[in-house]
Amino acid sequence: MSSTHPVPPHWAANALIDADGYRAKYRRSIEDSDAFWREEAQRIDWITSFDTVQDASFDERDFGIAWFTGGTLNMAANCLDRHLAERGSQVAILWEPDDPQTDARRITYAQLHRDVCRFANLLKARGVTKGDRVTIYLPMVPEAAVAMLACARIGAVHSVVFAGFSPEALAGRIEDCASDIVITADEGLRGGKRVPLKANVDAALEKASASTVIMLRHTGADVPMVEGRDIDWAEAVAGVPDDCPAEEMDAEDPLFILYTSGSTGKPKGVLHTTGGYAVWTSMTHEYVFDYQPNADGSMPVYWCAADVGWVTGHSYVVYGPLLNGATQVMFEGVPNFPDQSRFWQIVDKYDVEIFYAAPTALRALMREGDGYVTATSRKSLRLLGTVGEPINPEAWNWYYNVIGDGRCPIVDTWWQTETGGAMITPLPGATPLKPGSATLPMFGVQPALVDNDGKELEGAAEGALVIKASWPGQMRTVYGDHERFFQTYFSTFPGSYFTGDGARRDEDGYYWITGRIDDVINVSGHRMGTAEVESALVAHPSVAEAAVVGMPHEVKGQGIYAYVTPNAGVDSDGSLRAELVQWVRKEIGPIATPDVLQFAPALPKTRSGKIMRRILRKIAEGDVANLGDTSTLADPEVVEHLVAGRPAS
Ligand code: 6R9
Repeated sequence: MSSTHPVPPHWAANALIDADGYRAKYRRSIEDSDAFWREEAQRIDWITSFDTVQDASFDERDFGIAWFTGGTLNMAANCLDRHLAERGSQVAILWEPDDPQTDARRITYAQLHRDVCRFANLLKARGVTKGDRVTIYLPMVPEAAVAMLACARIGAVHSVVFAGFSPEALAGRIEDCASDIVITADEGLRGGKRVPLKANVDAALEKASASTVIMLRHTGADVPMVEGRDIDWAEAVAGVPDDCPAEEMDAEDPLFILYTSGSTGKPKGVLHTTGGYAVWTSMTHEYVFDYQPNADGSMPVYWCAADVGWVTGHSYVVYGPLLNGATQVMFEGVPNFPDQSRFWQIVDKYDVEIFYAAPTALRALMREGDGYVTATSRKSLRLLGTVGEPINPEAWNWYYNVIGDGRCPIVDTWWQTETGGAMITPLPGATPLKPGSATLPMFGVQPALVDNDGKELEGAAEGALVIKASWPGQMRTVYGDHERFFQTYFSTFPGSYFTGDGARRDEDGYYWITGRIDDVINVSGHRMGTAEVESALVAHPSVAEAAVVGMPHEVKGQGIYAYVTPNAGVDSDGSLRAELVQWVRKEIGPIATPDVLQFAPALPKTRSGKIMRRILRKIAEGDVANLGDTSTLADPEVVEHLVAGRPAS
């Protein structure tokens, strides 16, 4: 068992919250929850103050989730306007380009405010009004934050689509929320490679429809523009007034939709609202990263390396940090370009004090050896964080000892697109750390472990992770399908929110997330529904049937293992395998690339025709000695074929 790292004394003494503070505050957040949240909500500037703190029930009879009802506010005004008097000239975003030879950009709160107001006025001029959905398909450039905040300013609902998704995936998301406007760039840049974003939008709009495309010129590539539909961002904002009053929004008005993969069907539009999400992201960002002014009054330089296309980019690049008046690095590129030192060079360049990234990036860098790290100083670092997937103790120890020189606590934050912000996480001044454990619940969060019958487990135990009561940052619905929201999260264990994750709780009450227990796989910290990859595969004319499961992968955490039954008469010896891998990349995007694709004459099914995924998982893991009970199979021989046909990987 790995060792416990006590809280360093200078952290306990100087952090916003120490161990006693954590215990007292946590108890109050549960036992006197209304008073606790009424106080925490004061971190937000409300236009009208709220009447009710919370009105939430997970029960089918009176199901519903609402926080701070009666209150009104504007998210963009909270992120920008209210900082202007004191921090107008403070840098909000230190933008670091993909290519270190390109000019970096420093954007102050005053500039960001002006850019947001202008862009908001442009959106209005194009007919966007409160409640309209706006699709954002941009690389990691400051304009991504500008576009999101401009939507928030006028009450439009943004739907950011990760710039690595394919035209097909983009079209599906544009259609699902009936967004009439798409904001993109000519091209993105990642590791020196160009990503044809505008061309992808053009292809998507052959399937979905939108009347306006606003395009940022980023690389300057020569891209065709559609007359009447496409407009150039810079040209269009020139001359637009920079005065744009912020729309007064109800606490429960939608702020954004973000599509995420589930265990069934198409990705669902996770909908977050305004008031609760603002309180939650601001509070968690402040406490988890101990975000407070340095002794000299400056704000610590914070860097969350997530892309704005994922929820971590929403909550901990855009909203949380800006609500808290942070100075942060925003990085366009990848950790290994021009070489494997890039992250740490950026840390040194900007004197980054707080660094937050996914374990997959760390594992990839760890494989390249310590030389790329020790070539840099990293002396500015004080605090490290991880998110997105379980971090194995080996990677944790490398992060701690090599990146942090044994001096920086690591906050391993467990949360989800659905939860809006960190749910189970250490606080650096309060929580002794155990490598691989996300530790203890955030204020207001009541986790529990349940067995298959939904019975709550006490003490040290392992089971399905549920949350017993609402918290302000909880998603409010699946866009356009409230019934699916209830069914997905509240029907498995009635009365509780089911996370889809399994977890273990040790004798100290620490949580250890063991990973997804539904049909979702976590590839490099990105969620992928097995059903999505399967439906992409069966859409190919040569495929009769497909089943996809996760497999252990040294760098990605989990890889994608696809079993494919070709149509009768199809030759699966030739180029079909490569063709199918390409096909999935095109249908969904490179993150869905199958790592192993095995042709299977048939799939193992029960007599009622259900695919036995448990067996497929075991074969994918290479654990063929423990296939378990196969007696319910319609045709046990199928399994022997699969075991024999397993490709060497
Ligand atoms: C924020 C984010 C959510 C899923 C979640 C879980 C996994 C996230 C984790 C973690 C272990 C952590 N996950 N953080 N597992 N330890 N610290 O990643 O959201 O993309 O919705 O993924 O990621 O399985 O259920 P999202």
